[in-house]
Amino acid sequence: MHSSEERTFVAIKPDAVKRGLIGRIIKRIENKGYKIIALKMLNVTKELAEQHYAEHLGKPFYNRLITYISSGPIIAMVLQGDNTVVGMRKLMGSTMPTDAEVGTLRADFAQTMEFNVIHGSDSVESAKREINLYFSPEELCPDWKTMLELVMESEG
Ligand code: D4T
Repeated sequence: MHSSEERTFVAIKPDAVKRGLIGRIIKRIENKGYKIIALKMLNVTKELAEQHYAEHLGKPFYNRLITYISSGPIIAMVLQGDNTVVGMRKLMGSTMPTDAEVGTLRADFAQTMEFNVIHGSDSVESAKREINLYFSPEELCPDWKTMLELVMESEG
């Protein structure tokens, strides 16, 4: 797949939903020009949380992480665009909000690592795994064009 069609999985975490940040976070994603090809609100069950964060099993923060991610609905999304995995991580900023660059989502909207408002896949492989975990293939809608794609197409 061409890198302009790279996909990543993003989740607006329960704290951000409760704080009324859904619109502001999605606005930043749309500002960047990433194509949203799937989006839904769901409650993460304990089982799904354990699958998502399997790599952290046994770490000191694991139990709190599972409790937190299943503490209320999340907004799950699949984004498509040019190098979306790395680009989205940049837009999010460092895991620790105090290390995140000002202007990133975590620097601007979060104070602690535990409640850091957003998740984004850390590699193309993780993205594939996470997209499959949260979405069935028929829930993806990749067959539409952004304004940028339409303009580029018309200019040849
Ligand atoms: P996620 O996966 O939520 O996008 O976060 P990151 O990819 O940026 O960071 P991560 O996988 O290392 O951590 C997953 C999740 O656990 C929380 N966490 C992490 C925590 O509460 N304490 C810690 O010490 C660490 C390392 C924050 C994000």
